[in-house]
Amino acid sequence: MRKSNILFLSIFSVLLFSCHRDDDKALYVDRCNDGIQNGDETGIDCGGSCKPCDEIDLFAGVFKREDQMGRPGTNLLFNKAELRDSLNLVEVHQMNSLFKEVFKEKIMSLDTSYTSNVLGLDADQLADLFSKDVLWVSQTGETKYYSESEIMTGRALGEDVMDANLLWIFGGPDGNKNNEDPILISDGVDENDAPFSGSFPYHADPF
Ligand SMILES: [Ca+2]
Ligand SMILES: [Ca+2]
Repeated sequence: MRKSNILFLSIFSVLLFSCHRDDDKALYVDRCNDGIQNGDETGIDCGGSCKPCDEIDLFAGVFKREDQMGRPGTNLLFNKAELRDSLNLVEVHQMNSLFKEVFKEKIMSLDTSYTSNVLGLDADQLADLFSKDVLWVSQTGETKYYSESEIMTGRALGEDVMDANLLWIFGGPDGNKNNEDPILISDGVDENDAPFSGSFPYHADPF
């Protein structure tokens, strides 16, 4: 091949390559600045192959807490009705000092002959436990709210946590107290009426 032909082909290849790269770049810049969510963007002109979305925008404004929960049913079962909103508003580290005696009084009003439960906790100890309303999670072993082998190592969505709470309040030391008509150690509902999703956020359909 003549030298002039080789030179021409080389220049042509470089021009082709350059044009191709410029086109890609132009497409990328346009999509990430067109004011609409398209391509692999997770927000308008951000996320995916564009710049990261600004997460601060998602949490802009002033938030006011209206509810909080560690162990399911705590506020409903152990607190006085007129103090439920108050429990939702206190900081977790304040709960024990402010609500332990309230919870203890409630336990004794629900079962006036309460002595201890299947966990071996008297009213003072049960109130102390639930007035620190955080959900313990074991870093090892099985996640269980209550079973024969595990006690409060977490909470799986399918577990009947309300029955466990009722058992601890009404079941007495052997778990059979108040197990007659009316049965107080169960709410009579064994499971959710719709299956939980297998992926995040794992909630069930409403119906
Ligand atoms: Ca866009
Ligand atoms: Ca139940």
